[in-house]
Amino acid sequence: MTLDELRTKIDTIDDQLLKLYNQRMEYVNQVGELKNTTGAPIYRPEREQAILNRLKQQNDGKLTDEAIDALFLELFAVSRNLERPEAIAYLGPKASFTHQVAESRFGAMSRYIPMGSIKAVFREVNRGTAKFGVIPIENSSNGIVSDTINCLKEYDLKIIAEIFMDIHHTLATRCDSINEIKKIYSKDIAFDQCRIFLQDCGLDEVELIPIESTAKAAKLAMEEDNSAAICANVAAKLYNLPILFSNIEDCDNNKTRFFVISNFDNLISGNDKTSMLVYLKNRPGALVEFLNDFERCEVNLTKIKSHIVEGESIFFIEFNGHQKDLHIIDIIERHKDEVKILGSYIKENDDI
Ligand code: PRE
Repeated sequence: MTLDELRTKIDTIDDQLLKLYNQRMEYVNQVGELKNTTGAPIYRPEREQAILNRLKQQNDGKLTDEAIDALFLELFAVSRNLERPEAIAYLGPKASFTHQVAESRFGAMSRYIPMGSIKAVFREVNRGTAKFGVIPIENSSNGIVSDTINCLKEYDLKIIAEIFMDIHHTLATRCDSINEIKKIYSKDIAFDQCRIFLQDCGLDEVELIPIESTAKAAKLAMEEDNSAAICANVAAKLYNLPILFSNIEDCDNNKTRFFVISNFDNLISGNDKTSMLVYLKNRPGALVEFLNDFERCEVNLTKIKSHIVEGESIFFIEFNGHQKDLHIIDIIERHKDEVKILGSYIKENDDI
């Protein structure tokens, strides 16, 4: 076929797709009306997961699983916006890694509210200004984000999704060569994640200025001569800052895990993980007894981290399963005075 003939075929299919999309939206709109009369949550991750699983199973064309995710997650996001537009607060500023993660789940059409701190994200979701909040919980190199644990303890909000993202850093600058760089802006943990690169380039001798976000670093580096930023590609692009080196992180498996928080509980999906905070009495054997109880019920614990909040020692524990699974309800009931369930959500990965 000639290029023109191929394009005619594509046009015909696009016309059909448009019709089908609109037909889908008619039904989605009716779902929205039903939900809006009962106040039921619009976002139903377990339903979206079931659709994706079904489509991947029957797929025998050129689309990969990732392509199906990309196309349909955007479609779901458009659907949710039609049912009831809901705002998403995230740890900003614009073009931060958290912003990218939020967009990957809530699509291009949602209203996003950048916040200056993790606590501010929780506060806005708690107030109802935003229906969802997106915040980091841990990074493969830097561990747990304490602010997030503290806020999970303080606020009565639910984790409704986990999202993992590969974190790639970029050295961006208006300088033509490394030798002209006198200072570098970035977030403290981003400097930590690029130590070897900085040493190898002799950049560990220049002034490293930690600031609150890598996106702001890109902005500052654009404004100041002889400066550079370690930031995400999208941040460099947002501020028109030329990229000198990409993928400069020391560990090529640099991942961050994020939580989406909201004010409702997910239903069981069959592939769930649950996060909880555990406050144990300060006596010998308390932790072992608690863990044994989970072992007896064959619940697979996937994470246990101790954490100090205001002088009090607590554990951040995760397990495979949903808080409403039959074999789990009993254990939680037995330990209800020691446990704060933070949420059950679809398991994307075993661990970071
Ligand atoms: C739909 C949209 C949002 C939900 O997160 C799940 C699915 C969809 O587009 O298929 C429809 C819907 O609202 C629903 O099935 O509950």
